[in-house]
Amino acid sequence: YPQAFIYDLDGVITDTAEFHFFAWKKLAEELGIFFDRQFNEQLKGISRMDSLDRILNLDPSIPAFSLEEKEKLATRKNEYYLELIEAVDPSHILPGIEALLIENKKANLKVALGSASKNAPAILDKLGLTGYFDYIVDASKVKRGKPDPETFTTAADALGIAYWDCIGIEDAAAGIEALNKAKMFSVGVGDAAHLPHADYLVGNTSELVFEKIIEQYQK
Ligand code: B16
Ligand code: MG
Repeated sequence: YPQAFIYDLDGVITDTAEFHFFAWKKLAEELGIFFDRQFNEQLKGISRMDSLDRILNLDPSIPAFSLEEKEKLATRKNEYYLELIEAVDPSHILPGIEALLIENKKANLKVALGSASKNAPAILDKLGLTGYFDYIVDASKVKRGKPDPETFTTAADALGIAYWDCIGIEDAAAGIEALNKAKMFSVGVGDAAHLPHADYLVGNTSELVFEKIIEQYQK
């Protein structure tokens, strides 16, 4: 039987991907870089600085920025993002998530967050979900972001639980890869084209049913 559930934040608990998209798009446009929704898919689960590097690489005519300049650009993007998430409240919890958290607690399982976002604790608070979490891993706690397994292994280590006793839920390919490398059971939310390596795949969060996940884990 599993001992812990580890949740990704953006795309699993709430859909902040849309806010990240608008914030990056605004910055990219100011720099004269074309940026669309399809490209945004590649930024899911990727850290703020790595995302900026990928955006700057989109346009070969963009001059090389110093680290200091890049930090300023990343901070500017985050300011746009913070403005957009101002309105986040419990109505922004994705379908099925709070029910699953309640089932986790009923079954006496540990619950952790494994997010690449520096804003993760603040967003959990706005959603009113902080009380369900035994441990929160955000970008400040890890050196190597997803697809490195460190985000998830840090959570399991803090809870004192073996990696193979953990179930992780992710919407990003980089996150599924991180879970698989950690030897955790990976549950993907999305389609098979984006997440071909998930151990168990559901189309959206309302299909995240506790008994079904346990059944798949035990197979
Ligand atoms: P921040 P997750 C990730 O969250 C997002 O998917 C990714 O698009 C974002 O760049 C990253 O957090 C960093 O976020 O700028 O707030 O530190 O999916 O790992 O919960
Ligand atoms: Mg995500």
